[in-house]
Amino acid sequence: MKIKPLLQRYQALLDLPAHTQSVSLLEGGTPLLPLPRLAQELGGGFELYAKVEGLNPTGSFKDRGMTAAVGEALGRGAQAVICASTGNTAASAAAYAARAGLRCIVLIPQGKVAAGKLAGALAYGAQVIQVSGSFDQALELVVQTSQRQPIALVNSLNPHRLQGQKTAAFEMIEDLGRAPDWLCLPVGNAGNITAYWMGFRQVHQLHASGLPRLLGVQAAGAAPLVHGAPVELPETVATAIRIGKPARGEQALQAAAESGGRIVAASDAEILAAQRRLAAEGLWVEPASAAGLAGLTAEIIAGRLQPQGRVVLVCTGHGLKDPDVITQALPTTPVIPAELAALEALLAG
Ligand code: AN7
Repeated sequence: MKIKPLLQRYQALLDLPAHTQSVSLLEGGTPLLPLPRLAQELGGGFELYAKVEGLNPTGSFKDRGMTAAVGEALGRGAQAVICASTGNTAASAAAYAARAGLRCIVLIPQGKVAAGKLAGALAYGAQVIQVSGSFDQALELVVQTSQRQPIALVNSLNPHRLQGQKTAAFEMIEDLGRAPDWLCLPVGNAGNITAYWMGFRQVHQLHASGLPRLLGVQAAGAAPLVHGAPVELPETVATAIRIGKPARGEQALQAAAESGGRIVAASDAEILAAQRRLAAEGLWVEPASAAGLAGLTAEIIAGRLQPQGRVVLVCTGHGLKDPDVITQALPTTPVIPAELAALEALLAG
């Protein structure tokens, strides 16, 4: 099989400037994994799938948008790119900037970025700067810097990011033959939910492929779109979505409402339970990426949602991004001497 760069695959459907260059790590084309056992457990009567976005080149969905944003920046002659990030955007920007031969600067909230993401950004050679403040404050800083200096902003405020990210909706329609009935996904800075809605609407206008209802899920400690006001000090185990003032919050609310869906909050306990549930299907995702299932489960239990047809969970990032959340929560693993008797005694338990 020959995999094409994502932007080349969907060129006709993407609104990108002509100067955009190809900067690709062969992103996209991620599997839509059926989860029949989990669907039964949730009451049955519908098909459940996970869009496994953790299988992108840097382990998250951000790569779909970054191939476009970095390619555009390169084509317009930028020398450097900058972003604020809870981690995945940083790793992705760093990788695509490396591919393009551009300098990459990332600002992250101090001490609040998962190990696999920070390591990624460093491995790809980005200049990583910690800010003693929140993601929202870091974003404010990079927006101002990009206005004063010739450095391209590659956060999802950059419209080219959304062009790339909407391709996930195209792939889903290809795999299912039409749009799913519900799309459940985490919401942080709200770029992804906005991009999905854009993609689904676009194909629906061309091919009457249907529209999903959107269930956007924020972490309860970082749920400005549920409370209707910014959260000054967001806190959640799902550090990827530890965001108090989503840049595309209005668009996300509008997309959810237009779709006949909504944005809800899930507690950290619900998110971690959903993470374990997905892992029990062989799908290890980072905590934020389990938010879609956490929200869906809570809505079903509360009787507010009765799934029918096809439901897709967008699993945005790989579990390997955040190993600490697992190892810290687990009991310590036993140590035995290298002797068969010791092993058999332990297994007999
Ligand atoms: C795994 O990397 O904001 O609602 O700076 O890493 O489009 O922000 C990450 C967000 C969901 C939320 N799942 O997406 C960043 C950053 C994972 C993420 C989201 C993020 P948006």
